[in-house]
Amino acid sequence: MKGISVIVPVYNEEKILSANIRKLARFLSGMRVKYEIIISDNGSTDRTDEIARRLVAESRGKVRLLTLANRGVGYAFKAAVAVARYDKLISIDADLTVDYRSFIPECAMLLGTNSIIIGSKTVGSQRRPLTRKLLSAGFIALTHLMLGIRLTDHSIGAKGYRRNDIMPFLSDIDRGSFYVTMLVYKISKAGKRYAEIPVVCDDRRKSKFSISKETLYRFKSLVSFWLREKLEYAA
Ligand SMILES: Nc1nc2c(ncn2[C@@H]2O[C@H](COP(=O)(O)OP(=O)(O)OP(=O)(O)O)[C@@H](O)[C@H]2O)c(=O)[nH]1
Ligand SMILES: [Mg+2]
Repeated sequence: MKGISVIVPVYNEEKILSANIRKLARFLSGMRVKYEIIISDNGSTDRTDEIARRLVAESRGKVRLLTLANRGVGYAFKAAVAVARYDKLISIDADLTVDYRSFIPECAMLLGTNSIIIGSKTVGSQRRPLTRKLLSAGFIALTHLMLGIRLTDHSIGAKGYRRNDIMPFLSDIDRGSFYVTMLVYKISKAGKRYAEIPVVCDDRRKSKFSISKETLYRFKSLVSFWLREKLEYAA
């Protein structure tokens, strides 16, 4: 159906959830499109769920909540895609550290002709800690080398997907954030289009991810994905 499903993965976001979901809803209402906001929570141990339930109750069907048992942004995304009402999916981080006011309309427009839209901090601008920038740069270079895709931002936030085009790959999504890389690879292999647009990101708060665990997970995922693709190609 025509409209936008905005997916917001959340983990222990009691401090910012209410204000930021309200901001997002106000902005989307102003766009005069059909929309919904899907808050996808797994494993929060603070008041996130209680706050999200209140937002749902006040929203007249515009805000929905998914509560999953196991932690992981991949699971959160996968569950939200499965139940989304609209064909244009836009993933936004709860901290709203990306300029969503310009990203959402541009992304929605470009999803008319592309299967995936990547909001890229690397071609835009970013204020993030140096370690995170360096680790991202290493991953970007390695992905280009191993998978041949020129993708300059592999984070989960500020991305758009056409639901019908990514549905065939839903079962390939695992617990973590590697799905962004995997989906772009699969979509380009299927001969479909993706595009990158610059975003401005100002994110200086402490990450919800453990940097060491996330780094290890990303590199392990990349190597095993690359091996699987090689073996499939050789078979
Ligand atoms: N559902 C779910 N959401 C999570 C989980 N871990 C983090 N998030 C959410 O994912 C989004 C991104 O988390 P952040 O801590 O802002 O990530 P970041 O380090 O700024 O990410 P980068 O853009 O890669 O630098 C936020 O909305 C978090 O609440 C998780 O295990 N499950
Ligand atoms: Mg953040």
